[in-house]
Amino acid sequence: MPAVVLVGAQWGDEGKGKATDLLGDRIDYVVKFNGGNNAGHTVVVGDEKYALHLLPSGILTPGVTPIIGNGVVIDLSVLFEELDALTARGVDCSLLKVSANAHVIPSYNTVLDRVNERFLGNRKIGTTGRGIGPTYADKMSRVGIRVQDLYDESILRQKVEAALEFKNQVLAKIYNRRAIEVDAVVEELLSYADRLAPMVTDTSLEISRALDAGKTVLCEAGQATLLDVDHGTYPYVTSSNATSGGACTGAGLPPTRVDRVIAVLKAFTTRVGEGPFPTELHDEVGDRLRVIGGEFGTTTGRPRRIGWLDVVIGRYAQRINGVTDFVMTKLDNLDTFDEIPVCVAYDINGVRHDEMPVSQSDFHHATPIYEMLPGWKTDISGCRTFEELPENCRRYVEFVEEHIGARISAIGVGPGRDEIIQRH
Ligand code: 2SA
Ligand code: GDP
Ligand code: MG
Repeated sequence: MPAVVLVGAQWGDEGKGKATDLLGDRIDYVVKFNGGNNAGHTVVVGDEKYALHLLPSGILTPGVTPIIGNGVVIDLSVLFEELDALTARGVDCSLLKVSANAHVIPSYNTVLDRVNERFLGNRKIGTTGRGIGPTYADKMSRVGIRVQDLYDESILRQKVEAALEFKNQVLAKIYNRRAIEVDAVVEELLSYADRLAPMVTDTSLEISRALDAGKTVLCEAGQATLLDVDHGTYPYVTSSNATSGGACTGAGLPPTRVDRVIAVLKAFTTRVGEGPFPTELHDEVGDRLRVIGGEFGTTTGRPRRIGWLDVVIGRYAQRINGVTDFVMTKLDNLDTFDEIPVCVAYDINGVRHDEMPVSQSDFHHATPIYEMLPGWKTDISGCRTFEELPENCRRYVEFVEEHIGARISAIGVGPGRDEIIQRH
């Protein structure tokens, strides 16, 4: 039985949380494979609204086993805060499993992420300040701290010492800040060890056995295609692989076991943080769409940048991720517009580009070439079948589908669990 990977097609906040929740009753395991508590996934169940950061959204479905894979970076204080908050609201978190190979975010990396950004001034990335970048940098530099290190105090101490030897010099010499003490860091990390211990396991073995037993495993990406460290708008990206290939490395899942790749595509585009964004709106139309869509960061509360849908990006996401199905979300947010522009290509220095340009500098200068589609000026939130949608709305979906290279098999018409159109 299948392993399914779910990714974001744009710059995040497409509604992956809701899409995962939608698949809830068809899955047995849900795996977070990249990122950490930089993510913010909102799921609305009846009158209850949940914002998940470190835990996979599938945790809200009773009976589903949530897994934090080896590719994730874990802020342990956030993990327990989130578990406590969900448990207090009646969500059963007892099945959670955590990879022994996942890295932990020591508090010094959260400090470094924030001071780094301040130091960069107008060259900043616009990170969430959660210590994500420095922790992945440590992982690649082989001075990272893994979950399993919490159970070998002498290794843990050696690793913290090695990491702080360099970081304390940076903090003192560049940022003029006090040194961080090894003992305090070790003590804090060890304070989580006992509570974490029953959850720690070889999660890739768990996933493999689940697939052998015919279970369905959903790997849920944090962030999105254009925030992927390899395939995104580098350096304005997160520090992990948010594309479908990241599920293989970040969960220990062989590519031959992935059957389906679902990409979530918002009916317009948003991004938070810095970096190029060809269809960005700097006018009152953008402000209007931000308010209609409630486009503010789920983790940081930052206003999201807003723009029209860009099908060049959709097509790119299809190709990079091998998308088999798209879920289009937030189509209802476009209900009141007379005309809706869709970017179908870029003009870069007078030359038309139908695909993402090779050079990032060109992408910074890309001017969108729009096709104008007529709006539908009707509230679609009550529609539950494709046929019920107004004609212009169906045209919008079909137009996008023709350009992105895979079918749009579900359409979100509101934030609620049932506000969805499934196409068969
Ligand atoms: P980081 O913190 O190192 O991962 O930041 C690097 C870039 O990645 C972007 N990023 C995100 N973009 C959209 N949504 C994210 N999650 C939250 C949300 C964000 C929030 O759901 O709203 O609340 O602000 C997310 N996480 C990271 C980030 O903006 C940088 O551009
Ligand atoms: P994620 O990071 O991709 O999980 O997305 P976020 O949760 O950060 O942001 C998506 C927002 O859109 C959330 O507030 C969702 O409740 C909301 N949402 C998701 N799908 C729909 C939809 O189809 N219509 C509307 N109106 N809101 C939606
Ligand atoms: Mg989000």
